[in-house]
Amino acid sequence: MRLVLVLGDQLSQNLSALTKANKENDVVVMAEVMGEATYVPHHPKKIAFTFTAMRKFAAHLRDAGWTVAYSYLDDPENTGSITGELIRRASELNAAGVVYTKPGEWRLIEALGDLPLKTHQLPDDRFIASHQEFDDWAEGRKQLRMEYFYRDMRRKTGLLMDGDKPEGGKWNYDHDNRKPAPDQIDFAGPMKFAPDEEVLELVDTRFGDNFGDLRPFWFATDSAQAQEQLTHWLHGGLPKFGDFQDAMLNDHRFLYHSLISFYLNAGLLDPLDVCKQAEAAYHAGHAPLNAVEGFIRQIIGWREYVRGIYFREGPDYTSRNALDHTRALPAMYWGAATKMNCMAKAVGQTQQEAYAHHIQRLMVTGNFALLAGVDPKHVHEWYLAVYADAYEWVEAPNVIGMSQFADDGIIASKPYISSGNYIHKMSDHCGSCAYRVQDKTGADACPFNLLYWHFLDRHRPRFQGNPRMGNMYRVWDKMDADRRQTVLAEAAQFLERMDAGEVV
Ligand code: FAD
Ligand code: DLZ
Ligand code: SF4
Repeated sequence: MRLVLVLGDQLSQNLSALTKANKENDVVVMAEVMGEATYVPHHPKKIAFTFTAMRKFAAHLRDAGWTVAYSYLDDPENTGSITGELIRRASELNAAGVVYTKPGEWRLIEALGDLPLKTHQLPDDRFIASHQEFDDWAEGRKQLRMEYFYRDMRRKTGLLMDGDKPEGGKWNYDHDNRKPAPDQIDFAGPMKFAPDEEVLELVDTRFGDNFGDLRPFWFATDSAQAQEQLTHWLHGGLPKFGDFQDAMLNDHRFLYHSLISFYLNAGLLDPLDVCKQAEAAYHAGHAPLNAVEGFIRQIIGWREYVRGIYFREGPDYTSRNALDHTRALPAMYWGAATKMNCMAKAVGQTQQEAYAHHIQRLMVTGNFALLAGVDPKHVHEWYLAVYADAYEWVEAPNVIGMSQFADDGIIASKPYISSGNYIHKMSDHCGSCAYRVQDKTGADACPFNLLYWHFLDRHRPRFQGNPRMGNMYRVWDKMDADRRQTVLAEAAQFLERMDAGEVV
């Protein structure tokens, strides 16, 4: 008899540990443990989502004939860690060893590797590319650009392929996407499901002080509900997904986004199956090619690519700090007041929903942290804690690599920085902000405008030779010297006031 470990983000019937185990003899171990619930101060919605989905999955396994040893958080014998629970169950049940699917975080991979039990780790094959395939693709390349990897994934899956050519003649339709914010949104947003009140009570009691609102809790917590959300979105959201993928609106937090990352990452939806459903919507004439290609690219392109990077780069990836940034994470990230409307909106929505869409994460909270020079480790820990879809394999490359340039350009060929102009173009935030996006200096100047030049100036030796940034430096150099001095002095004063705890 062996133990079969199923972690909180491994809730898939086709999990390798389950398909390789034996229902008659083996015992599935699932455990709610303080170690996993506190390694960062997770948003209460994320904890409630994980525990509810774990409990439902355990019930589902029992119905399917498995024996499940499930540890509730409040069990008096609960040892508080995944490894502790495996050791306890192994001794209780006299198990010969443990079978498990490779976890999505180095932290846990290392802990399981050190278990004083016989263990057998299986690959996590719920992805399109294996580690070997990614490494074969990456080997010998000077730059690991997602676009080329993505094309290989299109060829491998056959998604949106016309023989060996891309559907419609182009691989990437981003040119047709990224329109500014529309006046009206004609999609109601995600489906809302009833919570498990018992789990909410538990989370409220134990984690009620964590950053984030537990209620209202509306996430799907099993695969049937997750599929309902996907179907709902394929009909109402997908057709305009591409057009307004990068837009932000004060009064519409979800726009045309799918809100399925929680479900994909926990194992409630299968990525290839999701993409096939989107492709079918295109072939049935329900959604245009730019939308469907854009969506499929996020999943078989970006999602697979960042996973490849995380495992290829190794456990030290989250400690990288190529730009030597050392500032503490400003209090506004934990809900303290700010006069910057875009920041208040992105953080406020994160606090309420444990969700923000890609451009809010990249071009508002990520952009500000990068411009302000915040220590990327603090930024990484914040993102890992506050989003319900965050596990290190997907969060760290997006934060350390794409957003903070802390990996020295493995993922991004230049830092994702922008002044207030970009936010103004893509959102309606600036109209109701205390700062003026048009002002480049002065008491009301948008802080993104000041910090943008401050960033470029302080990192000049590193970036002035970057061909994609030459234009930025040329514009800076053309400004007269007095004005440049004013911008830098005002940016430094802004940072000083922020560090001193002033509301900025
Ligand atoms: P949609 O916009 O509808 O996109 C569809 C799907 O594509 C998503 O569900 C997701 O599975 C996938 N996807 C899109 N972009 C990415 C990407 N860059 N990397 C991986 N998958 C992607 N995504 C996470 O799943 N977990 C994270 O912890 C996470 N942290 C991020 C941190 C930063 C700084 C940034 C810039 C991005 C991060 N992302 C993360 C990627 C992206 O923001 C989310 O996947 C997306 O916002 C989820 O919302 P959605 O399901 O509505 O996505
Ligand atoms: C996120 C999370 C939380 C909050 N709690 C648990 C838990 O109690 N038990 C568990 O098995 N998994 C939990 N998870 C998900 C794990 O943290 C996740 O499996 C690892 O971080 C690897 O990706
Ligand atoms: Fe954000 Fe600047 Fe616009 Fe205010 S003016 S919302 S700080 S970009």
